[in-house]
Amino acid sequence: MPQIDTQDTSAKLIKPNSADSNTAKPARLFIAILFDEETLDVLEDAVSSLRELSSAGRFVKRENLHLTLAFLGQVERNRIDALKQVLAEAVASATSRHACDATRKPITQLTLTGVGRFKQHKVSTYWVGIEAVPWLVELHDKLVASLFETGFSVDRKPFKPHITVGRDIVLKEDSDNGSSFKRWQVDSLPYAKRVNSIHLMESSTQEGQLSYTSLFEQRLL
Ligand code: 2AM
Repeated sequence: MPQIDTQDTSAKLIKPNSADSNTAKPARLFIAILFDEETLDVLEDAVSSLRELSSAGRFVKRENLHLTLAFLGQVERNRIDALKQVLAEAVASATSRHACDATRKPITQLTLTGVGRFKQHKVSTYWVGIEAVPWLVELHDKLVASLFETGFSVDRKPFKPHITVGRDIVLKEDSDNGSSFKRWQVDSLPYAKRVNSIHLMESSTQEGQLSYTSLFEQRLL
């Protein structure tokens, strides 16, 4: 199973001038792919084995596991309809050039390739990596470009498709040569599965717990 150990990349946030404002309470939004129960089982295996190796950290709950395509941050709620339009257009544009099945639906398969981490100072973010296949990269690039053109602030850091499974993690007996990290094994990886939609997600904190809610689902045609 491949493992990737890399430095965190710093976010480049580009704020266009045309930001609109109103008085409604803004929402913290991002665009993501969610997974079916079988895929969540694989991801939970990754969380469990990471937990066994760790002495501290915050592990992502099953219901919060996702692949982020674009992070928007705070958005006025009256702009959500414009976001839905961007999602629909980005999907139509990015999937139209790719292979379709017998029912003429695009073959939008994702492969969970292995595990990795973004190293910070004493803690790290741990993740399951996803193969950067053309339809996924095109969808990401199209979404980010359209969001920017439509006047949204959007995170433009390089796309490294991953599902975060743990944050602020400290491994037991971690050492400079990364020996504990090398013991992080997920037998069911690599794992391939088709995905059918993308979601506009709201992130909120309820009773101290991070919670994600799908506001809108856009089918991958
Ligand atoms: P991460 O998993 O790599 O931390 C919701 O916060 C989602 O948006 C998370 O999956 C997070 O990615 C992603 N995200 C991207 N940029 C972010 C930012 N600047 N602040 C918070 N979350 C961000």
